[in-house]
This record gives sequence, C-alpha cells and structure tokens, in this order.
Amino acid sequence: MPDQPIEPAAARRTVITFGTFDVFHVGHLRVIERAAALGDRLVVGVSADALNLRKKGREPVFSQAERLEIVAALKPVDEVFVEESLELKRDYITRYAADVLVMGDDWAGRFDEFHDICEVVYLPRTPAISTTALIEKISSAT
Ligand code: C2G
Repeated sequence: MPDQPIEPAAARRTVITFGTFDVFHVGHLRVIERAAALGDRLVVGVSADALNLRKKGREPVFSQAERLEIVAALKPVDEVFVEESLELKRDYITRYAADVLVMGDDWAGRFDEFHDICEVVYLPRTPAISTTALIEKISSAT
C-alpha cells in the first residue's frame, strides 16, 4: 500500500520567538527575519506589560497592544500572542507546535532545556542598537 500523502500542515516547520520589541528597531526586524527564514511559519510571543514591570521594573514605552500590533503587521510574522510569563516557554512551544525556538544570543544557553521538544537556536544580536540606547539618545536630545 502506498504511503499516505503528507498533509501540508504537518510538513510545515514552525518557528517561535519571544521578545518585548519595545521602540521597534532594525535589530528586532533582523532577528525576526532570520527566525522566519528557519521555517515556514513564524509565531512571535510579545511580552506582556505586566511581565516587563515584574522583570525589569518599568513599563515599556509602547503598550503591549501597540507592540503586538507592530509585530503582527510584519511580513515574516504569521501569528502573535502575549507572553504572560518567562516561565511558560514550554507551554507556548507545545501550544504552537513549534519545531524551532529562536532567540538572540543575549539569551545564549538560557533555553537549552527545551532541546527535548524542539531545536533551540541563538542568533547573533545586531551590534550597536538597543531599546535602552535609543531611549537614552532620545531623552538626551534637546
Ligand atoms: N535583538 C537583536 N539585536 C539587537 C537587539 C535585540 O537581535 N540589537 C533581539 C533579542 O536578542 C531578542 C529580540 O531581538 O531575541 C527581542 O529583543 P527584546 O525586545 O530586548 O526582548 P527581551 O526583552 O530580551 O525578551 O522571553 C523573552 C522575553 O520576551 C524578553
């Protein structure tokens, strides 16, 4: 008996990535583009305002609704969701049936525990640009 044809959905490789993506800049765009290039479908978890407040002690410049709207509008992005907690990565990877987890290398080694359920890839950060540096630059401009 011939093999069953593979369903297109089953053959798709899903990539998942996470971030705050506040004051969206080219470093964010490049990591998203490079993540998308590793698969067929890109899902992005955008961190919640409450998560930022808890972990970084400040609210992002742009609200979670605005950050979601910006990331969802990008051509390489297929789906977005709110990342409510850093501790829920395993649940999100499973929920979105991700084959690959991609993060910038500022997170290198931090998510190796998920090797049992997906590939884990750390991409080099784009040098010399960050949300923090942009906020400082804008704040000091007269
Ligand atoms: N990034 C990059 N180059 C830069 C700046 C950021 O490649 N110059 C990448 C980061 O490595 C990350 C993504 O862009 O993969 C989003 O960066 P942030 O918005 O700073 O996200 P962060 O607050 O680190 O994510 O589960 C993770 C959390 O959502 C927090």
